[in-house]
Order: sequence, then structure tokens, then C-alpha cells
Amino acid sequence: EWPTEYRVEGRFPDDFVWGMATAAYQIEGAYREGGRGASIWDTFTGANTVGMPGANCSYCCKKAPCTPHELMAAPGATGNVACDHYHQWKADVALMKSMGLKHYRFSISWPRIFPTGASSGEPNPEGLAFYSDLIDELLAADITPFVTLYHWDLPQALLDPPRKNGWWSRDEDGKPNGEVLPAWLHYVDACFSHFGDRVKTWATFNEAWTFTYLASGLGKAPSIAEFSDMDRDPWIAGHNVLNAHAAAVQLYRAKFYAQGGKIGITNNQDWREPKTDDPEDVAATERSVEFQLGWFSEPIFGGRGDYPPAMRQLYGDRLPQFTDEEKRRINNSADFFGLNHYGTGLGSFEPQAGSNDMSYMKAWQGPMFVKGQSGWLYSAAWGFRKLLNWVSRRYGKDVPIYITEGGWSMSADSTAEGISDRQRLEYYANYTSEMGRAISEDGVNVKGYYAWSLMDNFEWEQGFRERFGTTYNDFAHKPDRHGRPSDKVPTEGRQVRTRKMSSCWLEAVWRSNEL
Ligand code: GBH
Repeated sequence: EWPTEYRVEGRFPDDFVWGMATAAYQIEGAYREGGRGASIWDTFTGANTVGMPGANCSYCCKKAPCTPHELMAAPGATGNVACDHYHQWKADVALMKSMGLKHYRFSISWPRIFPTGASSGEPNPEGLAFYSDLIDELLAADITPFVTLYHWDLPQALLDPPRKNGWWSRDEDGKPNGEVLPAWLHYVDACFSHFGDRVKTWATFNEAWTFTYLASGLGKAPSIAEFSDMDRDPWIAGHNVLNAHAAAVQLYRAKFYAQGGKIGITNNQDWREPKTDDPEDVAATERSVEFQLGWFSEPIFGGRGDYPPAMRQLYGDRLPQFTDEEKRRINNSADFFGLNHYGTGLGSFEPQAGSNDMSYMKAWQGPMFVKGQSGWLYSAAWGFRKLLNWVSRRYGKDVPIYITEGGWSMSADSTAEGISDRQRLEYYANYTSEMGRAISEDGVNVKGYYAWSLMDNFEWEQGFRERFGTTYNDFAHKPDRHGRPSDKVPTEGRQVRTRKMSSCWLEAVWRSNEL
């Protein structure tokens, strides 16, 4: 009863933004170079951080080897080398230029700019130089940069004692206290000061839900015991992050107004379709979208500077309270609505909480959906259209929506296999078609679409085996003992990038602005 094939057609508005996206820890590598400090992902992957600024071995065992977190699904994979972009960045910009790319979203690594997350003093000049040169090279290639300030690589020093606890910081009485806020503001101020003359689009955070909720103990860094009380810690972290977002926007608007840029945040949501038309299933799926996307969108776009009323009703005082001043600051603290969207699943009412987002919804995989390589990824482009309409209904047609990520994972053991990615091409064809219909038929204010990702990269706890790239990376892997390419140890300086079919298809789209 659900469509699996679409007419691929449509023309996009003249000013529509087509781009590609990446994130620092997933592509840069060079983890001990350029004065970079340790991040929570170095710790989580078990990278050898002995001697690095802010490494947590300074109060831990002080000896290598460190061990990957038990939730690393591909233990041994790290971002130590990743795509070696820190060395191959010029060639990477040349690649982007060769495909006619006009918009590129990437993130800045906080521990490259402030290796120990300092809240005063000068930024690391080598870190500044890397991004400054990259931005210049992009602009020279006629590519507009979109910069994410935080894509999950918190300086490790900001998680460690004494009294830091990263986004999870709270007072004795349990109230979130924004302990890392001065360090965060010092960092974003440095980014605006040094890059804001050339960067005109900023996102504060990538997927607050993922790096607070899942990172409280469900598989993203840090997922440590101290912050794994799922009745308490996600809400503490989320609260601190919303306040940090609003403070960064306030700073940007007050001090960097003359730069003439815009700033927002990127949240994530996959669509949830009720498994049956039982009203309880319908309510549960609606609630699940509200409790994930709404958690971080309602305070900003909902007009009251506060959480969704349904969340407050269910959680009561477990959900922290904003002061009136905080509410005023959070309300309207974004110039655009950034949305990462990948796939669709079914949902039903689940009376025992404990489901993925604590919304009393159980997620199901629909057998009618095409499945990606990632366990959670199912394609149903109509779900994307429904989600876009959900956002538009809820937060109005005025706020411009940018799809800051969308993509498809496929496994591949060779370049030949990797570049024949017809299924990814079909994903993009179906999803951009449905996005086009949301724009032209439903009047949803979508302004741009960034494909995830420019190239295969370090896919977090999945290491290198899950490939989301539109360009294939050989990673110059040494084969493992079964003769298969290993999940581990990409080699520096020798990675070959080869564009996939999907990359060529997307190029045709952004060159013609038409499907
Ligand atoms: C994005 O997250 C990230 O921004 C990007 O860095 C990443 O490379 C890309 O997706 C591909 O994964 O297994 O039920 O716990 C996408 C949102 C949220 C999707 C967490 C996977 C895990 C669901 N992700 N989710 S579950």
C-alpha cells in the first residue's frame, strides 16, 4: 500500500542550494598533528592519546594502548587517519570543483582550535591556519562554505574532572549548570572572528538529539557510566546544549552582525509511520517525532522558548526548566531550520518506556522498504515529504528549511563495486523528487539539500565498513587476515578517491537544477 517507485521529475527554484557535507572527525585524520588536542571520540575509539593536550590519560593510566569503548561496533577503527583530508584537502577541493559543486558543508574541530577547550587565551594558530586556507581554497573554487561549529568532537578536557562533565554538567541539586559554556563561547567567538569575514552560514550544533540522547549510553561518545542515567542525563545535556546554542547565536548577532551572515542549528529526524491505524499507534509515532525533533526545535521555533508541552506533561520536572531570560534568548534563535533526514520506519505504541526516544513508541522495520547497509536505514521517500510537511505545519512556512544531510549506506570491498551504487542513485532520485513535490505542491519552504557525504569516511562506531560516500575511498587499507579490506588503519597520503554513479547523477541535477 506504500509506493516504492516514483516518477523522478521536477524543477527546483532558481536559488536552490545543492551541496555536499562532511564532518571534521570523520574525514580529517592527522589526530596528533597541528597541535590538536584529544577529543571524546579519540577516547571512545581507543586511540593512543598519550601525551596529547587534554588527553584523559593524564589522570588515567598514562600508558598506551587504550581500549575502544565497548560500544564501538568496529573496535580498532579510529579517526587517526580517516580520509587523510588534513593532508589531501587541496586535492579534495579540486575534486569538488571538478564536479561543479557550489556548496560545501564541513565542521571545525574544536580541539584543533582550543586543544584543551580553554575558556580564555589565544587559539591554536595551526588550527586556525588549516581552516583559513581551506576556506580560501573553497572560495577560489567558487564553492560557498557552510560551517558546523560542533559535530560531536568535544575536547576531552571538557569532560574530565575537576567539575567539567561536558554537556552533562549539573549542580549538586541536579540542575544543568552550563559548566562548559564559557569554553564554548570562547571557541565560537574565535571561529566567528577568524572565519566570519568569509563564512556566511553557520550551524551551532549537528544533531543535538544524537550527541545527547544516544551519547548518554546508547552508542555515541562518551556513553560512560557517569552519564548513562536515561531518566536524567539526556535531559540535562539537552538543556545545556540549547542554552549553549542560544548563547552562541546571541553572541553572533550582537558582535558579528556586520558580517551579514546567518546562523542556525541542525536537528535530525527520520520519519515514523504508524504501523496500524490504531489511534494509540498514531499517537505514539507523532509523539516520537515531537520528542526527538521537537525537543530541540520547539524551544527555538515554537514561539515560547520552551519544550513541547507534551514532553513537559509526560516528564514533569525530569525535564529541566528554562528561566524567563533563557526562554527569551532561545526563542527565535535561528535564521534557518537545518534538518538531517535519512529514512523511514514504522512505529507502534509501546506501554513499557525504554524505546529509542522514551516516547513510548516501538520502532519496526517495514519489509516493504528498501534497506541500506546501516541497520537503521530504510528508504521510503514519501516519509521525507511527510516530515517536511510536519515541520512546515508546526513551525510555519516562513522559516527557510535546509536539508543539511541526507544519504544512503552501501557496503563495498572494491572500487569497482563501490562506484556502481545504483541503489544510492535511486535513493537520491526518489528523495529529491519527493522534496520537489513538497516544495511545489505542498508549499514547504525548502531552500537547499546537502548530500551526505562527499566521500566514504569514518562512520563513527561503525568504523569504515559503512560507506555513505558519493565518492569511493580506497582508504589504502591493508587486507585483514581473511584477505578482506580491513575496517582499520587507513594509510596516510595514498588514498584514492573515485566518484560513484550517484556523484555523477547529483552533478547533473545541480548543473540543470532539474530532475
Ligand atoms: C548523521 O547521523 C551524522 O550527522 C553523520 O555524522 C553520519 O555520518 C551520518 O548520519 C550517517 O550515519 O541504531 O537506533 O541507535 C544520522 C542520524 C542518528 C542515524 C542515530 C543513526 C542510530 C539509530 N543517526 N541513528 S539506532
